[in-house]
Amino acid sequence: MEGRKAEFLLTNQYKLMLPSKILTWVILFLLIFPSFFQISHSKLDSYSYLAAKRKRMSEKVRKMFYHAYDNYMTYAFPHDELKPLTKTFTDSLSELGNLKLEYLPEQYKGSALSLIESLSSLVVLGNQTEFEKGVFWLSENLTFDVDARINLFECNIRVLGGLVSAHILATDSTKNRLVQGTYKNQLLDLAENLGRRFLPAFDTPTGLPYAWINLKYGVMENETTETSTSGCGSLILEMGALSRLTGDPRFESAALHALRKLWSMRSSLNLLGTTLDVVTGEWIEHSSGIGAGVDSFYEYLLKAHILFGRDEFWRMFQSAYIAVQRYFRHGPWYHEADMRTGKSTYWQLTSLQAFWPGLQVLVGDIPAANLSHREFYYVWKKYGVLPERYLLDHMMLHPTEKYYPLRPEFAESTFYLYQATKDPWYMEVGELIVDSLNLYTRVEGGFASIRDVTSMELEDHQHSFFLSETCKYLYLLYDDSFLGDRNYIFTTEGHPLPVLSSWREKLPETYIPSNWTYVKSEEQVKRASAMSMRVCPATALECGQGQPRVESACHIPDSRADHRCFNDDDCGVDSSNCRRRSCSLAGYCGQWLFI
Ligand code: DMJ
Repeated sequence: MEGRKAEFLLTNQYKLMLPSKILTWVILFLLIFPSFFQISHSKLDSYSYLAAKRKRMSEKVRKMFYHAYDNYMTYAFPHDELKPLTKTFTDSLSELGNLKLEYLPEQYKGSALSLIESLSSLVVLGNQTEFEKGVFWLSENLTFDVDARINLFECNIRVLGGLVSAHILATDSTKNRLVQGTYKNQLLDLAENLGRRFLPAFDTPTGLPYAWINLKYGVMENETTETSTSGCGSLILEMGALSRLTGDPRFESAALHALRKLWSMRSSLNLLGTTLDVVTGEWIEHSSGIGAGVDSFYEYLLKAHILFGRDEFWRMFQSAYIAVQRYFRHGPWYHEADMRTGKSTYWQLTSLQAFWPGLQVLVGDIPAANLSHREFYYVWKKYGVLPERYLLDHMMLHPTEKYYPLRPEFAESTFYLYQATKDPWYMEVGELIVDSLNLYTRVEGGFASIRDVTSMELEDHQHSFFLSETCKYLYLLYDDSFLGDRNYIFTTEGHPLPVLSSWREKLPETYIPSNWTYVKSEEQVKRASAMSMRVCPATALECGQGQPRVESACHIPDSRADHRCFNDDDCGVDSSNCRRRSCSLAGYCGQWLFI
């Protein structure tokens, strides 16, 4: 009773004090801290500016996607890809991997490739209706019993990956993406049917698959025995997922066997070549880098580790990554080197290499990712898009590879870097990409590839990866609501696969609280991954001349001109996350994950 009385008195005392005293305090506060209101005001300005930008840009990208998709559906579907200049089609699945498309078989009428590739993007854009239409059209009409010689790698990443991912998205019980009871795993059945057609390709003395296989008749007589490292070393995500979903272990085991064989062929420097013979198991091209013919091999080692939680993949990736950083990297650039000697061979930047910073984000090496990404940004700015090949030693375009076929890699890395840093500068980069695509490649009938970046002459081809990757990554940069409640990895073709604990051998170490690492003192710095952290400090925006200006906190130049370091002290503190950077074994500054 006494207590309640005291409480009552206290409350009333404050009520009495309110008008005069509180007013005095408010006035005093206003006089002393006027800047407080300015700061919150400018912070509010930046938030609303960024929110408005996200909205505007996601809408812009959405329109781009539908311009490409609708034109495909009108002029090309159910054929494989759209020819946007002539508003016709090409049945290109049978010749993917060969940009010239010169051997198109007449009897093959396409597999609705661009629709398959669009399914997961439709989900990312939240268009359940069109997704559902696509799923049922494919369920009823798609067949792989066709006399078409296809590239195993391309068909795996585009068709198998597209179907498996769409099946998972269709059966996500928390989302109700399809009318209940209507979907009976038809996409999975199709994927399984396709997977079975892949299996004869692995029937070689080495277990390394042929690069080409006829969907109806299997491996053709006198088929070439030459394949690429990415061709036989990046099948594990799709084929592994197919095994997990169907319960048939043959797909995963074939892909794993090939991957292990390939890894066993590495040199003593832990380097691999670019092309090899699947029958003899001998290397054909000993020079390699991180671009064409090898790129997704590295990507799949890390992503397979994330998806399936096997240490074996991590060990392979870690050794491969160190070797890449040691023998291919020159500051922000990556050249090619001979796998046997580590000596540099070709000094070329290729458009495909632009995926690498995105991969580095997944490793947690944000500063190195940012550094390379910036170089790609400069080249993009110089030409308006990324040319296929750029000669680093001459700082000029490759004389014949001046094209830009709407590739996604630079947008992909921009998306990853933004996710990791929340640095608004990457949104600016995204805007540059979107504007260039609209300016140079958008035509009435869709989006056309660029034949020559010096003249911006166009080519009559809208590649299916424009729908599955380029538009998807650009959209996710501005609207990532799709990622809200799930962890996904994206296949090399941009198809999302959820990271499920039931698919993993064990949980990631970062999920176990006793493994978390903290910076304890200047002397006792633990090397940790930035992967689980949001690394950039709050957005810094300045309003100059009426225009909001985006300031980046993540761009730290290396202290030496050659970007090398000799010890940790050379590397200083990373301004993006206030962690000390360390000097890797390969002699470069970064945030190295136990490297
Ligand atoms: C896509 O098919 C995939 O990203 C592949 O890994 C590399 N090339 C294209 C896009 O450029």
